[in-house]
Amino acid sequence: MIEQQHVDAVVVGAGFGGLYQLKRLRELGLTTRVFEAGSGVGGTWYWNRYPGARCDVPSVEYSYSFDDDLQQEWDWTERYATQPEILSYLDHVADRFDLREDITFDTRVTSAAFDEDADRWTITTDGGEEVTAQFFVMATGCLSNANMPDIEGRDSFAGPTYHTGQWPHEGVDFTGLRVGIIGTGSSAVQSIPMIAEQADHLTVFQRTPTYAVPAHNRPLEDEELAYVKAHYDELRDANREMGTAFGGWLEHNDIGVLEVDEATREAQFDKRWEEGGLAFLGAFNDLLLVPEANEIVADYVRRRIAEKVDDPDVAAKLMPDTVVGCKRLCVDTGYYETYNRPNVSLIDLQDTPIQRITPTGIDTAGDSFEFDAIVFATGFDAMTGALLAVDIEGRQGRSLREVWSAGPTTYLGVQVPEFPNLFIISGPGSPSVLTNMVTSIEQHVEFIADTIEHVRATGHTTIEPEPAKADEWVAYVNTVADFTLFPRCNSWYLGANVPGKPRVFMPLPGFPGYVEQVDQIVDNDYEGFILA
Ligand code: NA7
Repeated sequence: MIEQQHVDAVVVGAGFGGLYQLKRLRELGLTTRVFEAGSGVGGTWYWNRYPGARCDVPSVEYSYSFDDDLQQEWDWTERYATQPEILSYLDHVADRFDLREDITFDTRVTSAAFDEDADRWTITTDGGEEVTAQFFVMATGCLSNANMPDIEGRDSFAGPTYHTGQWPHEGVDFTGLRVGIIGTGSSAVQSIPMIAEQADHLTVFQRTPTYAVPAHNRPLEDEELAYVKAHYDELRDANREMGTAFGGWLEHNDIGVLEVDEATREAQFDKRWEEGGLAFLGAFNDLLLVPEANEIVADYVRRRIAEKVDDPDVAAKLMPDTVVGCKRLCVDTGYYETYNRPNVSLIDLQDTPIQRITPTGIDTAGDSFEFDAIVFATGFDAMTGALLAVDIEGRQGRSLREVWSAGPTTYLGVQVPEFPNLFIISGPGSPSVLTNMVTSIEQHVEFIADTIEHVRATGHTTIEPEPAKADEWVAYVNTVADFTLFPRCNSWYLGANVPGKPRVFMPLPGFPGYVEQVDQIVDNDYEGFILA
């Protein structure tokens, strides 16, 4: 017979979300177990170890704000932190707050079922352990379930294959190898220049060209770090006023590109291009709202690509004709320039689609390519993939997979009707991936902890949303998204990158508006929630 352990809360995942949630639940006096599939903490920063992996949000902003001593004692070394640096930060956080003793590593949660008689969740792991808990928090991340494309013959390749999101810990030496890489999203944009430096030859298979702005990464000066530390509260407050929850100290240009003359446009774009980073799209306030405005900035980036790439045919293939920012804008270091190297070639899959993977390489409609290694930079089953990887059953044995078969339904991106006491950190329907994830995670963790405290303090045992409120919330998310240009391309925000996935816009644009609504709902005595 399996021995059951009983705790107050189970948290799945030990990344930014799970670590902070554990800390907050402990502070409430809840006995808590965290299960983590990896052998260490870090979540996305534990798995994504591909060459060149780094954050596209400035490091001083992509960090916890909940403890001033923590932010004072940690010294970020570069404008954009590398994966190893972020991972060592999270290791430091785990040690500093003694979090490891409640985390079970190398263990995947496989199922969770709500027992309506006991008002508790029974959580089962792949290690055969069963734990019951009153509260169940999924801190599994938005981009953690690797998307391996279903290409004919995929497993027949005789050499090694790698997915950027599941990179070997010991690293990979591509020296002297013929390497093929599929995909040109953020992970590819970061890794292609690094792999090209090592490989004998690198062939990039591009299905959709990508927009990238220069990172202009650099070491952080001592004075600049000291200044941030002395004014951290102001920076965090300013960020919370931003739609994206970062960049609060940058100059805001509250005017539309369609309202200014050409010289003003060019000067503003040039300035932001030279500064680098995602703030480029903040150059004008209509770029992500009005198609004609977006076309102007798209044209600017295309001209920049043409300047960087020597061969006009290659440059033309690298130029997207889609909405800029509709897929997450990439931040690059030498991406386009890499195509000037003699050992790099670009295959446009729109001309010659991949037909199959063979034991020796990749066949397209136009050619056969031989490789020693293949890299899949093909992204993730985003936002819902990791949640649905666990077999979750709510009231009356209702399966989350079935309930969400036509797309995810949540209230505030945190709770699902008929799944009492289940909480999702940065779930579909919350700002999550459209923001600085750490800021969004902190807001969710604190809301979840406060809600649990409220449930207990008011003598209730469960909380779940009213079904009608969740339906209204999904409609609201789509209404807000439809004000923007986000839904106008085949992005993972819409689930469009995974064949067969329902096409529903999942994240909610606008951090401050979201927080205001959550706060109002709490003030209105948890309006839309059923406490029992
Ligand atoms: P992304 O941004 O989803 O990029 C995946 C890339 O892989 C993208 O270029 C896809 O082309 C391509 N892809 C996916 N499936 C295929 C198949 N079957 N054939 C050819 N090409 C394919 O994932 P990343 O890991 O780069 O970045 C994810 C996020 O991490 C990023 O936004 C940052 O927030 C950090 P497509 O565009 O779908 O045509």
